[in-house]
Amino acid sequence: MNIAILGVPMDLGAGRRGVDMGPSALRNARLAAALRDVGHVVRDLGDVTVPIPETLDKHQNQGLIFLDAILSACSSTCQRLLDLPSDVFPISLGGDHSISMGTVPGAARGERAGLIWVDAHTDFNTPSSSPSGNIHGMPVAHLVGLGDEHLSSIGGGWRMRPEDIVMIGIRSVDRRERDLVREHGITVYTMKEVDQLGMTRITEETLERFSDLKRVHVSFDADALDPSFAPGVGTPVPGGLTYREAHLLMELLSESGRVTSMDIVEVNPILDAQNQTAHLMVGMAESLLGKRIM
Ligand code: B3U
Ligand code: MN
Ligand code: MN
Repeated sequence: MNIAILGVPMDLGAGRRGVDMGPSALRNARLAAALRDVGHVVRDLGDVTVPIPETLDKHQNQGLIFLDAILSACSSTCQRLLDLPSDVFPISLGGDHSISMGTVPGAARGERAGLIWVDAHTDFNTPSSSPSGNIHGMPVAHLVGLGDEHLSSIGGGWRMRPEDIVMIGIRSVDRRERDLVREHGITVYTMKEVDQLGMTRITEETLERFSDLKRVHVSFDADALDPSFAPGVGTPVPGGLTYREAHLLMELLSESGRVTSMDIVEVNPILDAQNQTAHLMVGMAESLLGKRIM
């Protein structure tokens, strides 16, 4: 397969600095080489240009911090992916999770797509429900058309359908955010369901839901993993996915052959120990893209 890597070194959507170094950390953990070893042709497209927060005025614009710069970075990200041939598998490297407002419509290339949101958080706040004003807590709401009209129009008229979204690993949801998630009928597998049903059944149900869709995007927030495996994240939440659970999800998705694009987001090298979180996420990408043990 032809794989394109695109870095989006942006931490404007997060509450603390450092995830702008995620693309470097993931490249340093030999992402491209690992995927070539699996047998893919890998091209690194470099990084989208994103300003650093020190050069910007950190005012809140109707409940949104750094709105203009995030809108512009996500729009460029979206366009870079839309310009790729339709059979290329893009892997976008965050950056904070707000990049997905650009990567999801970009990777969908105008077609209906399933979205597997692997995260501790549902990221379904709107500017009015958000307790923080941090846009990385809001991308999914904007993908379905809620919230700020500029952010929700990044893919042109393209919209994610709520019934095509499945969230896995969830264990931190704000009160008003929970109401929104329920109202919109998003499928959510919290850690309770991971424990009760197991990852095999969750993956089967997810793929069944997407059986008519040509495109499936995996947006993998490193904080879905338990902080004991992935300490290099800005908002660690205890009780997360184990190394094996997350790998199993990637392996089963890989065997299905259904996934057509991926994000790796929220890796924060400042908070990491010897780049272990980046190495772990490279392992996730390898498994999703076909690495087999036997
Ligand atoms: N729900 C909170 C916290 C949060 C969301 N995503 C992350 N943190 N990484 C918020 O600010 O919206
Ligand atoms: Mn997230
Ligand atoms: Mn998260």
